[in-house]
Amino acid sequence: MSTDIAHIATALDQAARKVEPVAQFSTRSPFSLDDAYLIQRASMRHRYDAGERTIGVKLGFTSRAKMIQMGVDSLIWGWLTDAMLEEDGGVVDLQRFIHPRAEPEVCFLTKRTIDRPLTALEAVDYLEAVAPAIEIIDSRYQAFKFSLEDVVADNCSSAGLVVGAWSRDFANLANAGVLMRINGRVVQAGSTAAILGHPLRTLVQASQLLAKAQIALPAGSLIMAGAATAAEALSPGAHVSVEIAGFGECGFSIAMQQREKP
Ligand code: OOG
Ligand code: MG
Repeated sequence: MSTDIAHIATALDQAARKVEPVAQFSTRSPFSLDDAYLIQRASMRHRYDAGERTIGVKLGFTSRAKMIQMGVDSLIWGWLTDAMLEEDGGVVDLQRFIHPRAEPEVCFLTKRTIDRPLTALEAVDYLEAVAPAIEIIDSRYQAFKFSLEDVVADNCSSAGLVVGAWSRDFANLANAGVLMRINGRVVQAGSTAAILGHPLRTLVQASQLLAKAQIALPAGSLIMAGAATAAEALSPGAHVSVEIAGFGECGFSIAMQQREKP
């Protein structure tokens, strides 16, 4: 299996770099979820070798809306790197993505190292701030289709993120309205309550998953809680924004497509 792990990790890294999708791996030769995380780790090593550094982690499939959209039913996690971070209010170029989608998220900033499983009561003590955010996901698989193992191996489709202004209003996170707009029109509407019943629960889940993987997450890390609604496909020239009631909004514009060189 170790040669398969290295092989799949390299293929996924290359797919992202070349902006060319690959066929799913698990359909041809099934692998376990544990192996999927080993592939994810091996694939991330290619990025670190290329100079990227970790800025935090993301959770996936923390809402029913996302599980239903993608046909999977378990919570997953992956890595965020500095190369994925886009400026709030900035312009995003789609050229480096295969078939990007945007989804509304809540982003946490940690203030203490997370190195053991936390209880729900402890979660806030480990947080510096919270902000509205947008995740840009981009599956490296053809047609954006995958099994749970495939998507974990592919670092959970992580590709980009935009984070809005920070606040410390954790008390009002339980049931805040979530709106995602494209060109000013609401395309997704939901509530932060869709995220595991309460977004702070994602801290408990993240701490358990990190402990299982024997990873300590340093203070100053980002934790993306997972989308509250389904994701939307992105196209050149569009403006995307996410508003979380009481927490403000963040957004980005998408560059117009550059002409193919003759
Ligand atoms: C996998 C990533 C899921 C979320 O917020 O649920 C995710 C995908 O949908 O491609 O980021
Ligand atoms: Mg997400």
